[in-house]
Amino acid sequence: MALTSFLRFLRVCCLAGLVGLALLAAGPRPAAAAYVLPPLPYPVEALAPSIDATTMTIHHDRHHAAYVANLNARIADHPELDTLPLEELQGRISRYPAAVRNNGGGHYNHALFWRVMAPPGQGGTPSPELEAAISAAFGSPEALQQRFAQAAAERFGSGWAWLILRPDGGLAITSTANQDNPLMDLPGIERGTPLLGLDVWEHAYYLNYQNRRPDYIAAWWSLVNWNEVNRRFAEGLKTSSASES
Ligand code: MN3
Repeated sequence: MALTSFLRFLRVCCLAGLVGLALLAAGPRPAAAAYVLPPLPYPVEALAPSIDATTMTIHHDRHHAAYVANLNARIADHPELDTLPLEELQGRISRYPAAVRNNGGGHYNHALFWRVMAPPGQGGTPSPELEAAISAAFGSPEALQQRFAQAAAERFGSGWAWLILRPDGGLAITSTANQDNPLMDLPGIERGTPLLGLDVWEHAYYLNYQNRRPDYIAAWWSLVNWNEVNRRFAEGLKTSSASES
């Protein structure tokens, strides 16, 4: 009895395997979407009142989603993008046309942006190591905030403000135009590991702040997810000391 049911079990397994093989052989699998829109790590209303739920919804579900879809649409012309990690793409972006630069940058920047924000009161504080680096580079946390806000306010048109870990291990504040970022191998970009990035495109704040970009920048500072910035800083130091040795 046990043997017959075992044999029946085996037969079912074989059939299932054959069906699976037949399905695999039926044709090429549909083009996979290599790049994927990450979900927001918190509810859309979690960053209010600094950033309202409608802005978050449109920004993530339409703007970021469009960068991902437009980047995936370029895979037909650049098949290697199918398996190229998003971060590695940034470092070789000079080899690609503007559509890959804009949408690849847009995808990377926004994926980072959602992570370096946290609901009010949940972002933690700079680690002792990061605090020491901030003091060395800017004098004080207040000076960092002031310099960062200035870079964000002075970026003409659309772009981003950044706190980066430079290749020499120090910190710097930079800004980039459009969807460029500090990882890109492009002339005119001060390169480093992005620790913190602020989107100053109008789509990031216009519903709530209209033309008052400085008010958005000031309110945004209370959303900084220092836990994530600390993690990126520690990770970046590890990577840069690994490449030195
Ligand atoms: Mn944006």
